Amino acid sequence: MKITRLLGGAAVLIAGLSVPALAATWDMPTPYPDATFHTKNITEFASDVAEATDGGLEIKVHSAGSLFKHPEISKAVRSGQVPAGEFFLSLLANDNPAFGADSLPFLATSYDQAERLWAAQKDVIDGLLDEQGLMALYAVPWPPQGLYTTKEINSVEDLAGLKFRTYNATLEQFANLAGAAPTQVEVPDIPQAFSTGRVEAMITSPSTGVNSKAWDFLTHYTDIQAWIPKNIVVVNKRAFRRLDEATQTAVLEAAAEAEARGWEMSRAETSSQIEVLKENGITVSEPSEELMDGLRAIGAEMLENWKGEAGEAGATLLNAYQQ
Ligand code: PCA
Repeated sequence: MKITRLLGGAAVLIAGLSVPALAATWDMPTPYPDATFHTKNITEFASDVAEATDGGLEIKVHSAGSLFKHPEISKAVRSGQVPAGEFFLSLLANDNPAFGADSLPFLATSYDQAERLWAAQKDVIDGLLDEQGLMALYAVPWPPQGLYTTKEINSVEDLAGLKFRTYNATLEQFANLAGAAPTQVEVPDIPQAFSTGRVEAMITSPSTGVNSKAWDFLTHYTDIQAWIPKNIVVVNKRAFRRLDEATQTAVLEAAAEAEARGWEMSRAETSSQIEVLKENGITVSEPSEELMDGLRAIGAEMLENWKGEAGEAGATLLNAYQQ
């Protein structure tokens, strides 16, 4: 009450002067460490917004799951505990399989395909997020996902029994079908999971391999380029509507720039981070035909399963992508 009255008084005092509205601060949880290119991109997005609004909207980035753990971030934004957040898009596949399309093995494996998939996915996802009180600001892909192991892998059989680090339900299914033993581990916990023997293999990007210093605990990277999954940055719709129009515009413009910048960063990371893996002694190799045939067969089976679960929304998405 007291604060409202004080603010009311201040408003009267400054009425008629062109003084900016009271500054707002948004806490924004993100799952990945500061060195991750996604996090750097978000930091730049936040400073673009601050600049465009003359400090009217400060977005405070809380990286590496420090404010909310990764699986909690979407819920925290949905409930309005925080106005914005970033998470791995396919984590929402439990709500609707359409969210997981970018994690289906070998459906979209080049950046051009990933762009087309995102174009096909976007409307469906906007609608689903809207139902949850969320709005997408932008999405940025990780580099193509490769296979990290402690030995040479030439066939799916070589993966049998390996304790396998996973990051979503789709990868868990993939690992199971390959005969490996999946365990969910968040990025900040990867080094410890390997060093304590909880896991001994993973599929992730060159970026996450480098950020995790994979050479400290494994030896081989097989460039299977299996899929190109995305992170998404969302806002709570009510929080967004509370911003004045100029601020809303500033956020949307900065978001469009962040999306374009993020895709560029991702493309550039693909080769540069594979080089860093090599420089640090990791054996980087192209996959054998036998391995690829086996992995593709698993991917084909998963796509069939996904179609069954994804129903009409999934069919619409897939048609749009395959046109
Ligand atoms: N890094 C994240 C998601 C995909 C990627 O390349 C991870 O490993 O969890």
